[in-house]
Amino acid sequence: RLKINEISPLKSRYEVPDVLIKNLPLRAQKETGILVLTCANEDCKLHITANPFQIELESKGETVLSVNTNGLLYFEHLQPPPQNRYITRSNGLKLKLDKFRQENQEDLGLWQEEFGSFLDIKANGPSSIGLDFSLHGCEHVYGIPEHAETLLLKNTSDDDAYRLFNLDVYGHKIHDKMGIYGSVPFLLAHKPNRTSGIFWLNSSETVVEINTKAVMEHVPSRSPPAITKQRVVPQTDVRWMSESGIIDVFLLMGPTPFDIFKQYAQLTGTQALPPLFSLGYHQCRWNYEDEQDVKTVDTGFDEHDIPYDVIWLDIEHTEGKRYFTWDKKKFQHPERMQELLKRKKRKLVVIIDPHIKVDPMYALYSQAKKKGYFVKNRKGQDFEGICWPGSSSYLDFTNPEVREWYADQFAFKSYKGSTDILFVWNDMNEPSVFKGAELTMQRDAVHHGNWEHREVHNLYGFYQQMATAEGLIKRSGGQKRPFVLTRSFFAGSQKYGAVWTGDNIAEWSYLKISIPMLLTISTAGISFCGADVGGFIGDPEPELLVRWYQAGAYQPFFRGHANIESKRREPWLFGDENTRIIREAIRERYTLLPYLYSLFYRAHTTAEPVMRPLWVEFPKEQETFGVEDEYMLGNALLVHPVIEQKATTVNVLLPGSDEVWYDFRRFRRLDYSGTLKIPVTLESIPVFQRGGSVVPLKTTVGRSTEWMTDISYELRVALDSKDFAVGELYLDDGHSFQYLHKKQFLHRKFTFHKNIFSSSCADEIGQYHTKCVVERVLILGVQKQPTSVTVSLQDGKDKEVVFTYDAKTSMLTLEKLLLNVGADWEIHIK
Ligand code: MIG
Repeated sequence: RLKINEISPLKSRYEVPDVLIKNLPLRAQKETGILVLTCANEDCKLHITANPFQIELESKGETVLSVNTNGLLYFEHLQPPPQNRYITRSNGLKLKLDKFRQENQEDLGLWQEEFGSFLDIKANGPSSIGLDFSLHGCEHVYGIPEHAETLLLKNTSDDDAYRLFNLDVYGHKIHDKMGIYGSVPFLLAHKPNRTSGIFWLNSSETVVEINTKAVMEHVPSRSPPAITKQRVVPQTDVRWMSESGIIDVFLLMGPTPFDIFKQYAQLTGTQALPPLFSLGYHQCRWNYEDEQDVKTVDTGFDEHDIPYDVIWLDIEHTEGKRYFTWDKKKFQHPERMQELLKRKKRKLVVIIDPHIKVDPMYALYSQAKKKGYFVKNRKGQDFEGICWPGSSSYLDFTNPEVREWYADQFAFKSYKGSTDILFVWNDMNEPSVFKGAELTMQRDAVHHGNWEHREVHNLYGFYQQMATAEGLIKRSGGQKRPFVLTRSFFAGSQKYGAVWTGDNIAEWSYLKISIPMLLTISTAGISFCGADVGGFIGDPEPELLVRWYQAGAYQPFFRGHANIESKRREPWLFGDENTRIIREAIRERYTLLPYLYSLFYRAHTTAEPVMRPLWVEFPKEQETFGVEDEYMLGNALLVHPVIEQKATTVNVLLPGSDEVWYDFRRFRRLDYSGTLKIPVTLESIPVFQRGGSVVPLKTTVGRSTEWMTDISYELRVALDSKDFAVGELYLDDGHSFQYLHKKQFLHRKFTFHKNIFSSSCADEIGQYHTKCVVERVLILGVQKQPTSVTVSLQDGKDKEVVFTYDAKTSMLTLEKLLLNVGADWEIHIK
């Protein structure tokens, strides 16, 4: 961690609070020459030079990263405003600075700036900061979401730096580096032998410039210096600039991609473990009109035999966009409606935005007003902007007291008509302010502690989601896991729930870009992410809708959503054939839930992203570094969604020269690595299982996740070239914190080794009783037909197993096993 601040600024400068999960000790060092620091546990050294200021990070004799190599460190010291500025002459006379310099500063916009018709008064004057970093040997850099851009970060030119500034951009453009809803100032750099990371902890507007180039490097040699060799190596220079705050930056050393994820999680926390229902399918639209509409849609799923877990209500469900209320005509009996859903073992999510209608009769408003809980304008009055309800004030979530009060609003007795199946969606929290500059709050608005909005801008949504999640936990007496979806986010938002990519468009190009967008968000620590299935704006043609469902079924957060102007889009409105294919995709999702939930457990405990770019799993395979049309779900499944219109084939890269791959649904072994042309129909979802893995599935589906608790498991075992495979299953009650407080969970490990397939405990601390059984085991890649298969249980008894062998696919199927999923057992194949 490198922190640079003024020694005695005129006024203290903003330091981002509440994002780091623990404080790293810092020491100030007074040094004028060169200082060398050595890390205790790794072979890693820091060379710090005072003048010119530079830092080199070296590992095993190799320079990995250097700081200020291009001398772009700058730090605008706070100054008194020009009109009050005097210079003190040696004779003690104070003189006002000459008028010319004063005006010049104003011209530059340093003390006030116009943007269209908006005026930003900068009470503290210019206060920007910046620093450059060089990543040696790297030409592949990733991260810094959120942009609708490629996975690999591009070189920037003068006017198109990557911008991190949370904005509400309806129907945002694609291939654009302007900021959209969320920001995570975390960048990853990768080369075959090392991944490193830069985390720039600053919540004001930030821009990042990237420049990859080739540099000459001296190759150390033992020959006389006259013939030192040189070679050309890539280098990426990254320059960060922020409007305000201090320089507070973390250099992450890896060396593996998974080390980077862990190191970043040690700073900002891991993904909250979602309640199981939230991994099911979500049905949303702006808007489901009334209680009858909700009922009809809910029944529609049963009539069409499509599983789903959650129905969503958008802003129209409220009384005039007053959040925490219900439209009295359309939602007369919200509790009864929820009771009906609850009986179906389903949930409700409602939208709660951060803007509060200016209306003295609205209790939430009048209370917040009285308590002084709104963001202020620079004159000290409550800030008022226009949003959905008309004139609105904005809760100041940066204030811990406001967050606590807000969290209390979710108590069942405060939030009339809410029940324990109601969960929350936070939208418009960039924050979105209609008629504001760039549709957001003016930067000179004032928050708790007298901080200007410009300092905290990118944190606003982070704090709202934090308060909402705390509210849901509180209302359950600390028992139940919350579910909160947010549009705006920052580093660390993973601790509070899920994010989605906002207002995309129902076009093929948006389906396509959703993959690199989600991969980028995932590698920046936020595993629980998704894009609106179908595309929010417009009307997808049926083929696009089908393809989007198929893609979404294999992505972490899976929600169909549509704009108020879009036609109705429930999965059964596009003819029998399309309904059938969408049903199949959603059912595949539900059979996959044991695997997905186990991946979320890993994201929660060890910070492994659920959805991962190929390079993360194949860090030495250069051809994977730029791949963004396919990805890994965990370490076992490679997914290549069909994202082209009328596709009849897809080109799938199956990476790794000694890997074995299997078609996940047809079991066929694909005997070569490299790029394969795979024929597809409208029904195909190209998914491949990696040899060496075991994927736990459910044998069938139910009407929602809660109906599936007792459904038996199937284990899909895919052997590698050494006839080995390993995998795991995580299991708990799916909704409470008992897994944490009482260690009520099962963590199982499945191993195939030397013709024995065994189930063992992966974590002795966890205890959870279940009657659920493993019913079926499919083993892919078994070379010859076995003569006998027996299972031995804990009690020492052996039992014959019914098996079938398919020579064509080399698949061995073991059926009617009925082995308790929590028990130890071994299956011997002879
Ligand atoms: O600008 O609440 O991204 O999902 O349906 C529209 C209405 C405001 C934007 C969200 C979208 C939501 C919509 N909201």
